[in-house]
Amino acid sequence: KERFGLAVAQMGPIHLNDSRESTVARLMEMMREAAGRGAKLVVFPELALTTFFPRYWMSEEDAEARFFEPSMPSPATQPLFDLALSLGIGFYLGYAERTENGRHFNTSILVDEHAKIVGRYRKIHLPGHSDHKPEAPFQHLEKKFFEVGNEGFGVWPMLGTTIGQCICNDRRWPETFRVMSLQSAQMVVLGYNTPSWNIHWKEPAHLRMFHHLLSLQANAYQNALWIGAAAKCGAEDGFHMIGGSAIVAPSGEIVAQSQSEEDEVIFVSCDMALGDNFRQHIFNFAKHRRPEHYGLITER
Ligand code: ING
Repeated sequence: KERFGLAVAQMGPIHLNDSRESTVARLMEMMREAAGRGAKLVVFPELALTTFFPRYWMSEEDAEARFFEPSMPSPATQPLFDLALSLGIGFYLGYAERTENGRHFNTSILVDEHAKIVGRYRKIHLPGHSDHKPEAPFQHLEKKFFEVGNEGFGVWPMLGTTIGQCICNDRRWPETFRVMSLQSAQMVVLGYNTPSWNIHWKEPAHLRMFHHLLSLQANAYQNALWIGAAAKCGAEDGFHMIGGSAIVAPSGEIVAQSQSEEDEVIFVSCDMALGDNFRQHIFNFAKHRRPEHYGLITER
C-alpha cells in the first residue's frame, strides 16, 4: 500500500510576551516528534509564530512591526528550516507575510523535504471586520491587517503526492476544496485559530467544535481528500480558542484527533489509495459533474 506519514502539530497558546525564538523551539520539538513517528509532512497552525494578534486593535504599522515576517525563512525561522532539512521532513507553516513592497497577507507555505518552499498560499476568506468594536470582548481584525489573497487556491506535486493548502476560515467554504480537488489534490492541509466565543450572537459553545469538524469531514468526503488541520488553541492571554486538530480520511471519517489544548502531535499513516474509490465512482468529476448548471456559484 502507498502510505503517506502525515503529522499535525497542534500548538497551545502563544502569549503576547512569548518570543519568536521560544515559539520556534516548540515547533522544532514537535517536528522532531513527527519525524520520529514516520511523518513525511508536519502541519503547523495558521499564524504559528505569534499570538493571534487580530484580536487586538492597533495600527497597521504597529502590527507590521510586531507580528509580520519581512522574509521567509526569517532569522527566527531559519533553525526550523535547518532542522527540517536534517530530518528530511516537509512542513506547512502559517505566518503573517509582509511582501517586499509592503503588502500584508495571512499566508501559509508548503516546504518540501529539501527545505525548499514549493508553494505559497495567501488567505482568501478573511473573516471578521476592519472597524474597531470597543464594546466587544475582543476584536477579529483580519480584514484590517490582511489583504484578500491574490494567488488563488493552488496545489503542488510534492513528497510523492499532490498537496493543496488553505487557512482557517477557508475550511468553511466548499469552493475552497472543490477548486483544489479539480486540480487533482489528494491531500489538503491547513492551520486555524478559532475563538471559542462568537462576538456577534450568543452561539452555544459546542457549535464551534461541531462546525469545525463538520467542515473538515464534509469537504474531505465530497472531494475525496485526506485533510490535516492544525489548531493554535487554549487561552492566549485569557482569550480562548478551540482545539480539535484532526486528520480526516477521504471517507469523511476522523482518523486522528487531538485531546488536549496544548502542543500535541497527532499522526496517521495515510493510505493514499483510499481516495481512488471515491474519485472513480461517487465523485467522478468527468462522469457525474455538471458544471453547465453551476454558473451561479461564480457570479458576484
Ligand atoms: N478564525 C475563525 C474561523 O473561521 C470564525 C473565525 C469562527 C468564523 C467561527 C466563523 C465562525 O475558524 C479564523 N482565523 O478564520
